[in-house]
Amino acid sequence: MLSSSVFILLLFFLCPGQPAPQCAVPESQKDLVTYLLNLMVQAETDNAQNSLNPNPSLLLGLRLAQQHNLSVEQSALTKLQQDVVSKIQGGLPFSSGNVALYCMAMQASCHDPSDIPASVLPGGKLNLVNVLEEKLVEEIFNIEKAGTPVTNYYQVSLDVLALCLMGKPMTALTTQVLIDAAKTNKFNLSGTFSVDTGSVAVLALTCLKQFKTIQAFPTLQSRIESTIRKLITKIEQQKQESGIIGNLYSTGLAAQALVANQVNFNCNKTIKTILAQVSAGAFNNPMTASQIVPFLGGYTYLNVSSLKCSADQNNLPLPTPTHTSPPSSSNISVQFTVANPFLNSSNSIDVSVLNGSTLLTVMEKAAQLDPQHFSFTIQPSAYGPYVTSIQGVAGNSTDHTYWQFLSGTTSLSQGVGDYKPKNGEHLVALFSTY
Ligand code: B12
Repeated sequence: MLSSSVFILLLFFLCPGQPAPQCAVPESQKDLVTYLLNLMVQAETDNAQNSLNPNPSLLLGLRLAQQHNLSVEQSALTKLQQDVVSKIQGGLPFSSGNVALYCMAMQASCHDPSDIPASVLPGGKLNLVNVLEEKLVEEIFNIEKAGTPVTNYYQVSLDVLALCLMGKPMTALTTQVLIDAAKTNKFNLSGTFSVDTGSVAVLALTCLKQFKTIQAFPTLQSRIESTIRKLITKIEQQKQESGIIGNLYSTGLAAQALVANQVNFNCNKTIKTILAQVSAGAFNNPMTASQIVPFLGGYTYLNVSSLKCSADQNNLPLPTPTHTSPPSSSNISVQFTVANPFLNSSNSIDVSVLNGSTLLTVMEKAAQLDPQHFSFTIQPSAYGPYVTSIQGVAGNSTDHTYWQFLSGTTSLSQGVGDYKPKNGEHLVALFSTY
């Protein structure tokens, strides 16, 4: 008679699409994962109802879960397929990382991204994997010409990961690009190691390592392995006592990188802290939910190519109505400073807003009171509003500048649409480089 742990291990090896068993959400807290999945389902439904672009990150997160709402996932897949065809047909902007996410979301839905129905295109089909290969060539060309990718190394890593998951043989050059970037600290953002970027790079390299064509080149294979080790050391250096790795929002990706490489870490502590934060509402932004859900379900992005869609059950319970607290009637006062070291300028203002307001509301109030110094523009994105300019000064990707947000001297880990300042807090918008 097999002992139960041996049986679970056997199951894991026999069913590669199944999650790793070692890290699990306690049965009594599974409703928190259900809550996150329902947030994502709701966001996909809202996108469809408001004719907004579908979001591949949400579908990818929904697929890498143990509970499913199959009709929402099916309609999100159809929307993604239609959207991708109109993007390609219309020559609309499509960053390499987004192409990679579309490919991964389709593959995780057991639909081949190299064979998308497209009656409006020549041949009646779209091969999105070819598009991704071209996008990655552009990224590499830019790295060689200008020293940086067209987008960023997070997206280059996503590109390599998605192509590898599609079984596309990588040229040695492509693999070397990630190895060189790791060696020369190119995964830094604003001067510090980006745990998110390093983690996706580890997942991409871990996928490459298992490739037969790569294994045929032992020197390349060993360079990949030493780069993975180097990046894992850096990720481990960002582990906090609480189990958080980097910050709250990089932890899901970092944990995937560690799990995929069988690195021992106190993952139950990490799960406990994350679940407490889910309860506190810290993952209410569906994009943040989509990046933590795979880890909580025991999956990594490497599972995308081996999911058994025919075994899926339509088993996601409907959301239980949550008690929403009545809007606060008390006010808080905060100080807001806009500082631009390049122009040697700094302006501050005291603003009073309702308790529970977001930083965006603080900024709107400041702009109303003193438009000359505090007016700003935003661009909607999947993560929420991204602040593009303040006082007419815009960040840009050529100079690698952006408006960074801080509380005192600590960089915020949420955007202005999510962050809720406390009474007496000093918030700063600082024109920075990355
Ligand atoms: C690269 C990156 C940046 C770059 C983006 C520019 C560039 N050309 O590369 C820079 C350094 C400018 C940046 C800035 C910020 N970022 Co950022 N960023 C990332 C990172 C590592 C990758 C994004 C990406 O390329 N995704 C893949 C592509 C395909 O998806 P995409 O939707 O097209 O990506 C675009 C948006 O994500 C946007 N973007 C990037 N960061 C943010 C943050 C917010 C709040 C919004 C609305 C949009 C946005 O820029 C991307 C490239 O165009 C993610 C990591 C992650 N886990 O997602 C963090 C991440 C999204 N960023 C984050 C944060 C907090 C910020 C800042 C608010 C930090 C700060 N204290 O100021 C600012 C935004 C401030 C503003 N002006 O509104 C958090 C968001 C968490 C959350 N709870 O919402 C993440 C998850 C990192 C983390 N672990 O904390 N970021």
